[in-house]
Amino acid sequence: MELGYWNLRGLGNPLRLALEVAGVDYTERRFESMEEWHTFRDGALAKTGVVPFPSLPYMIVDENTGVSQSRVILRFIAERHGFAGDDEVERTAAAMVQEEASDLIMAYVKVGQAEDMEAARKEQVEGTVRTHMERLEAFLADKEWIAGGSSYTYADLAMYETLEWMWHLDAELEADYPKLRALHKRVGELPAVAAYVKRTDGDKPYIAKPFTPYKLG
Ligand SMILES: N[C@@H](CCC(=O)N[C@@H](CS)C(=O)NCC(=O)O)C(=O)O
Repeated sequence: MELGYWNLRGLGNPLRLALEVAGVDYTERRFESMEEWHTFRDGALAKTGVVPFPSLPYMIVDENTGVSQSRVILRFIAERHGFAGDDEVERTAAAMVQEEASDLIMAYVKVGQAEDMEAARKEQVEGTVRTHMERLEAFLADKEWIAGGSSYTYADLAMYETLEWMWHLDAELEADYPKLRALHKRVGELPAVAAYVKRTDGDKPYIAKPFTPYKLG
């Protein structure tokens, strides 16, 4: 198993967390520049012939199978290792939450791309971010795991990552959504997640060039 992504958290970190939780052997290829990625993409990766839509992140599963599109990769890992939800209702809840988490990440990216980052931060936090956070807090309610099953799903991992980004955007968001904060704590206490976070020391930054002129996180 090989996971390829930039040397930052970006869209790659939920996948790293999922691989850790799944306990599989994997290697990482972390790219530092567009030139390095393009050389690899058009050379060694193309030669494998298994990634039909090459982008970052990508994952080579074996000599016949490759996956790209970050959210698809996350679901692929979860389905293979039994944390994609146990029934249709749970699987659908997980998929919805994954998309909500992704919308929040995009709000963060927009801030990083804005000329006036502080104005954009305020606009995003008071608009998109709080709207999504309130709905997610209500959806989580008193459930232990956000998709509603007896065990965590990939949606909990996506939320864990997204909440760290949101708190970095505005520290007040942490106190204002106590159920989500408790969920973040539960995920962070999963032994594989705790060990990974300790080993990588947070793995910053969240995003950087070329997606934003700034290093964020
Ligand atoms: N929809 C894609 C977006 C992928 C994407 O935009 N990847 C960025 C990094 S976050 C990239 O640099 N891709 C390299 C490329 O497309 O060549 C996904 O979710 O994986």
